[in-house]
Amino acid sequence: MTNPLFETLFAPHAGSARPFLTLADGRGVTYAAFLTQAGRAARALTDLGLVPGDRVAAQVGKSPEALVLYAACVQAGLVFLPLNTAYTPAELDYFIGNSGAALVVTDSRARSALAPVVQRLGARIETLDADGTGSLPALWEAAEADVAPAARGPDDLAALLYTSGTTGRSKGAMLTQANLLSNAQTLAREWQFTDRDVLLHALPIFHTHGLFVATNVVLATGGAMIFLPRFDLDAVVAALPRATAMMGVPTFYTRLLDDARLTRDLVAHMRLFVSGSAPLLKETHRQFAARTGHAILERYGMTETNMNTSNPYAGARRPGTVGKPLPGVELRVCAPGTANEVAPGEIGMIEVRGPNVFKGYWQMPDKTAEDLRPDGWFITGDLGQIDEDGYVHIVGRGKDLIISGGLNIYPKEVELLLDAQPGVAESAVIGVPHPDFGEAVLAVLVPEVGRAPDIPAIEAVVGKSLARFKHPRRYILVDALPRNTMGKVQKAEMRKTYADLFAMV
Ligand code: MLC
Ligand code: AMP
Repeated sequence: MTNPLFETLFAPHAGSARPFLTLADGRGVTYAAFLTQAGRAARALTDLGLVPGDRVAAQVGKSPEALVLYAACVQAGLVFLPLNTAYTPAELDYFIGNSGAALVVTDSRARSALAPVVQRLGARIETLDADGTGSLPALWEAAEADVAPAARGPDDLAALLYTSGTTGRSKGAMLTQANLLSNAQTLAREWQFTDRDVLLHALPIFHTHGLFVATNVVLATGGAMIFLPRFDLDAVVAALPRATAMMGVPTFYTRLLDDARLTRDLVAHMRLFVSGSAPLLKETHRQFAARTGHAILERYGMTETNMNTSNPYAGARRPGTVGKPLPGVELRVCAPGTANEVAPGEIGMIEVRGPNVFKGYWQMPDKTAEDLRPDGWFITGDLGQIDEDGYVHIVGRGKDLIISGGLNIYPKEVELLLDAQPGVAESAVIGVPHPDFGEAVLAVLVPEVGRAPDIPAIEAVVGKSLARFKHPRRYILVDALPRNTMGKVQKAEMRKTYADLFAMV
């Protein structure tokens, strides 16, 4: 094959009159129309002078055309770099600079703010708006759809996804064609997707979950998607009776459970609910089963590894576990800091190996060497244990990560900014339980002697610098941070102290 990802996921659907996407307004996009547009877009990108291996950064709203751009990048051999629409220009500066993106695709409203950054970094800028219009679609509408797929091998990069780093700077996870393809095919098989499936898609498409797990699985099997712009409860409730499957983060399920319209009848047509990206509370699993008769299937993955484990499609889906390693994926639990497996049932660091595991961090050989062992084992940073039946339990995180509504926040990035503000001697940022987002960001500040920090001024700086989901939801002033005898801030203790701040219901 000259381009395995394109030839397996996309090309087989060329000319097919089957539905691919149904939009919120009822409009439909067939596979044939989608593939024709992707071909034109691939030609337009090539005509812009982009060559295989070039990075295409896209911070665009969710639309069929955004997926066209992804397909076109695969066809033209370009490396797709999707970016969270919440990122600020300051954050984008880093991603564009670090990736050396040749093209930046943005919403037309963001163009003027981004143009100087793009110009300074020597990239080109085009627009694509959530309604499917913009300078890039204008180019592709005028292009021919006859471009042959660029020659790419299984080990060539298909995507670069930035994931927050423990030291504050994000790292670009290099995902190859084989990483994406192997995982899509494995998940499609394990979860028994077919061309009769209709996936309710309410996730963002700038992350592994919405782009690769959801979209690639549907492409791999020729099914359809009800493609909603975001998780809107009313729209989801309206669409559920027409869907057969849904993938979501735990917040989707808690929000549905809070709504009286969630009944057995509403989901009678569904065959599968999948949850991931953050821990699903056992209680949520049980309540959902009691209300709907459906056992949510929980799986575990990461940007760097795609999906690693899954509860079984046929078989016991155990609340509080993420199931067993997927076929072809090896998983072991090691004593932290070593490559020695712990005794069965004991807690340790989860490591994974397989065709799903990424190639390394973009231009960061040292970071890559820290996390990816030479023999292919990836050190996930998640603490877990394997029970006597082989089910994996995630029991915590070795890394200092907060997951809010399925989005990751590394405290260090927020702390560095807070520490630099007038009146702040030091800060600690932690995740505390939150009824909607699972965890919420809390900032604990120690004022400088005789100088109180101005919280609204700090919020204004945070607002300009960081994406909204990273913003502390609450600021608390204390005289000193709790430290152990080594002087290390005791975040576990702080999480206990503030556990009830956002009173769980
Ligand atoms: C939105 N906000 C968030 C937030 N999402 N704050 C914290 N955490 C989040 N996840 C902000 C909004 O900007 C808004 O700010 C306020 O919180 C309330 O917004 P909302 O309208 O309630 O949020 P909503 O748009 O409904 O989004 C919530 C959500 C969404 C949970 C539906 O965040 C979402 O779709 N999350 C999924 C993320 C995802 O796909 N993760 C997968 C990563 S891949 P204001 O200013 O109004 O207060 C991965 C690998 C794997 O992890 O295993 O899958
Ligand atoms: P990301 O860096 O956004 O890809 O997030 C990956 C992280 O999300 C993992 O390292 C886990 O900490 C977490 N995660 C994903 N799925 C689950 C799950 N089912 N249960 C608990 N944590 C999960």
